[in-house]
Order: sequence, then C-alpha cells, then structure tokens
Amino acid sequence: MIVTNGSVGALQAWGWDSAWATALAGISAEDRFVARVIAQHRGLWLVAAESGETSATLTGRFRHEALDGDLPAVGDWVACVNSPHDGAARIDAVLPRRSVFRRRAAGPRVAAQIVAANVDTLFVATSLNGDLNPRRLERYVAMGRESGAEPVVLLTKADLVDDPDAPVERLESELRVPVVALSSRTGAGVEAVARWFEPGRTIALVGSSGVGKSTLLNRLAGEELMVTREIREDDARGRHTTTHRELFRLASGALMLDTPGMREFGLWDANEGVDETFAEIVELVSRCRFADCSHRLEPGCAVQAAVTAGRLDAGRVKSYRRLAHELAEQPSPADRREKERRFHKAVRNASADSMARKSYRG
Ligand SMILES: Nc1nc2c(ncn2[C@@H]2O[C@H](COP(=O)(O)OP(=O)(O)OP(=O)(O)O)[C@@H](O)[C@H]2O)c(=O)[nH]1
Ligand SMILES: [Mg+2]
Ligand SMILES: [Zn+2]
Repeated sequence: MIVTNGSVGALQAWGWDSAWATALAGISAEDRFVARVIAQHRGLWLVAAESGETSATLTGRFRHEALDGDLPAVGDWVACVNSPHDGAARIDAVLPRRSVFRRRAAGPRVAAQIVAANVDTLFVATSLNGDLNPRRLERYVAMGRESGAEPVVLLTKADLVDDPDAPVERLESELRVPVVALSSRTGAGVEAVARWFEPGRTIALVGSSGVGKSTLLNRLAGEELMVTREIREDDARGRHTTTHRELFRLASGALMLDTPGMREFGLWDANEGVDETFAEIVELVSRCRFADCSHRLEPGCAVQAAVTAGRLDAGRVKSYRRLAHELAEQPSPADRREKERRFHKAVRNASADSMARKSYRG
C-alpha cells in the first residue's frame, strides 16, 4: 500500500492537502503509507488510510526513540509500514503538527497530555444552565490560542434559559473570540456554527462533561455517532459519557473530533495564550509603577486603578493572576525536555545493559 501524490482522494476526505504532501516528502521512505489517526485506545491507534481504516501499533524503532510528546494523538498524520511478520500496520513517524492542543496531565506528575493534534478550530462548549463559568472559559481559550487553533465558544442548552444571547456580547468582548449560543435540542443557533464547516477543516469539541458535545455532534451528523446519556443536572459533574476521542466526517466535508469531558484542566506552556486572552490587562501591566507589581496593593498599579474606576472586572484580574502563577510554577520547557531526554537515555541504557547481560549468560 504505497501512496503516491496522484491517488489521495480518500485521504483528502480526512483533511489531506498539498502542504501535508510536502511534509510527507520530507520524511518519506519507499514502503511507507500515510494515514490519519482517527481514534486511540491505549496502545492501539485507529488510522484512516487511502485504502480504508485499520488499527495500528508502533514500530519498535519508533517506540524506542519517541519521547512522550512525539507519540501519535488523534488528529495526527502518520507514516506507517506494513509489518513483514503479520502485515499489520505499524506507525513509524508522526508528521510535524500544525497545531497541538495540550493540557497538563491530571495528577501530581509534571507532564503534558495531548488532547488533539492538527485542529483548525476549537469549539469550547459550556452549557448556559449552570456550567457557564467565565474563569473556566478563559482557561480553555488561552490553551486553544496557544495550540495554534482558532477558539470559538459555544454556549449550549439555549432552550433551558430565558435569554440565551445575554452573555454573548460580554464574553465576545472579554475573550475576543466568536461566541455562539445554541440548542441541540431545538436546533436554535445551530446553523450559526455552519460557517466553520469547510471541507477538510478539523474542528474539535472540548469542555466539561455533560455540556452536550456529543449531542451536538450527533445533531450535525444526523445520526448517533456517539452515545449520549441523560444526566440529572445536580449530578452533572461526575459523569463521563464519552470515554475516548474520535474524529468523524460530517456531510459538509468538515471533520469533527469529539472528546471526553475534562474534569481537571491544567495549563501547559501557555504564556502567549494567556497574554492574548487577557490583552487588556497585559496592556495595563506595562503601565504599573513597579516592574514586579503583583497588582494587589502596590501604589501606582494601573490594573487596580482600572478596577477601581470600573473599567476592568476584578474577577478577570484574579483569574489572570492565578493562571500566570500556575505557569510560573512549572519548570521551563527547555528544562523539562532535557530531563525527559536524560530519563529516556537512562532507560535505554538500562535495557541495553540487561540485554548484554542476558546474551553474556546465554
Ligand atoms: N435541554 C437540552 N439538553 C441537552 C442539549 N444538548 C445536550 N443535552 C443533554 O445533555 C446531556 C449530556 O449530553 P452529552 O452530549 O452526552 O454531553 P457531553 O458533553 O458529550 O458529555 P461527556 O461525553 O461526558 O463529555 C444529555 O442528556 C443531553 O440530552 C440541549 O441543547 N438542550
Ligand atoms: Mg460526549
Ligand atoms: Zn500593577
């Protein structure tokens, strides 16, 4: 199964374009074929190739050399080989990503988790009844910007509130991203998201559990691609209906990636994303009297002055301080890469050692 530039129709349906072909040419070897990762289940990747969908594992070489962040994620374009042993597909390389949406992995370990790769537009979903929390939206939007995708906020379950459009304008001006209120139940507002549905464009749905991500996907697809479940509103937090990420093709030609609701959503390397999301505050910070102003009680603080004058929401200032602090606590990306490389090398040496010992004994 060798893909040439002349026969990529099936791949185009998954978003393949000439820029990807150029990227592939940079790494390609004769017997490789290209595919897109459309789902992932533990050590197994479901990939869509020109000849159809197939499950794939990793080649030994790639597993050996790849650092955590290099492993394939849903949305990735990968180069595969067919195993000489059983003919099954093995992923041998990941094409350089156009965008990558990460979060800090849950738990005490300082590590990133890739939520989705090569996303063009990120739909950040939050429900109008109960879940609407500007602080959480700021977090998602900052990470969305950092990822290289275009964030769009969807306010779901518009049928459950009296005035669904009320928060739209304020959120648009604060976050400076498009905001759409819609209901997957009645269909109100759903046509407004259609402007992002271009053939080959990848759109990912992210947000808390129970906000209606899968319900929207199903409505757009006109069939039940993902299972959804009734929730009692007071019970919404703990339930996770979707448990894996999967990329689907819509009739419009757009690709939509549904993800499980995230309970914890830690920032990861998001300095620029945070600064862009709080641009009005960053602008004021440059006018504080002291360079190390914490924007709390210092004299000459331009941020506090704006709050006092009613020109800036104190909640946003608090949120900005919290996110900036969270990022400052993390080791720098360069430090982390170095640490991971050293760890990786130690593991490799240890396994080479044990192999050498085995062959010596044997
Ligand atoms: N009233 C109303 N209910 C909705 C709407 N959209 C979704 N729901 C309901 O909300 C519940 C959760 O919907 P899901 O689509 O499963 O939510 P999800 O975001 O995919 O949740 P996870 O997969 O756990 O992340 C279901 O009972 C849906 O019927 C809507 O527009 N209006
Ligand atoms: Mg779901
Ligand atoms: Zn200040």
